Amino acid sequence: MLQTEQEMFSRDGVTVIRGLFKDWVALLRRGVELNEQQPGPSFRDYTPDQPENRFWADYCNWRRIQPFYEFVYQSPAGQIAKSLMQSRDVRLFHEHVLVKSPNSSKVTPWHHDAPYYPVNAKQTLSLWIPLDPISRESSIEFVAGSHRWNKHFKAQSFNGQYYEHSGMQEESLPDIDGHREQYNILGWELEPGDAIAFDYLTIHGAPGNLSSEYARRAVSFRWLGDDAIYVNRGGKTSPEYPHLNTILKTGDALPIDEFPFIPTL
Ligand SMILES: O=C(O)CCC(=O)C(=O)O
Repeated sequence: MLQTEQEMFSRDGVTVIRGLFKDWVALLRRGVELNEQQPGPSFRDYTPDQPENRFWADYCNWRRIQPFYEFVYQSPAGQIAKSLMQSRDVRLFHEHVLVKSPNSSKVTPWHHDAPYYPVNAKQTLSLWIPLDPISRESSIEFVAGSHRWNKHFKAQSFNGQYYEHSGMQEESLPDIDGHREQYNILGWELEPGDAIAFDYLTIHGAPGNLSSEYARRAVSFRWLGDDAIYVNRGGKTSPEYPHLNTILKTGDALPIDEFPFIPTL
């Protein structure tokens, strides 16, 4: 059933799956609402001085926000991630909530996720799930095939500062917006409960939210396939795991209690 999506995921590093989580939208919306009421230690407001232009994000709250916990263990997400990655096992890395208010002009800069993370695995996949209708003009975009460029570009916060990673030969991202015609840029008009699956190496970014009617709420659930290991990036990562940095070194297996395997059929 997922063969077309699987082929596209493998070729382009991204695919869209229509309507996959439409029965889970209400639960995930409740999770986002709870998350906003009870922000976690990593909560970030990218537009603190512009409440009308708001872009906020939070992550790693799935254990304490019950709707996210329920989604991880009861929805088909883990099974879908495993099928698309064609992995033996699937485990959860974390969830990431990203909300832009109506009319928010705050852009998500182009980046890929792998250099931010203190982990690596044979297969990686994020499932980005919109909880509002999103027009093509406001939708997240991907550079098809960039997961196969064999590059690790410098991690940069959504506010522009580069992360310092000692000992890593990381280069800056090319100017994608200045040369859009040179890339195969993919993006879709989306409905609540659609899902976009992408590799941690696929370059992506998102414009502001052009809708004056809808917020642009999304939750990204991030998965790891086989042989997941810890990677010391020689500096700050996102998320940060201060309790692991001191006990793990590059190549160590990831602890199961922090990054659990998810039972699938
Ligand atoms: O939602 C966004 O604007 C960006 C999402 C993103 O970068 C991600 O899920 O990795």
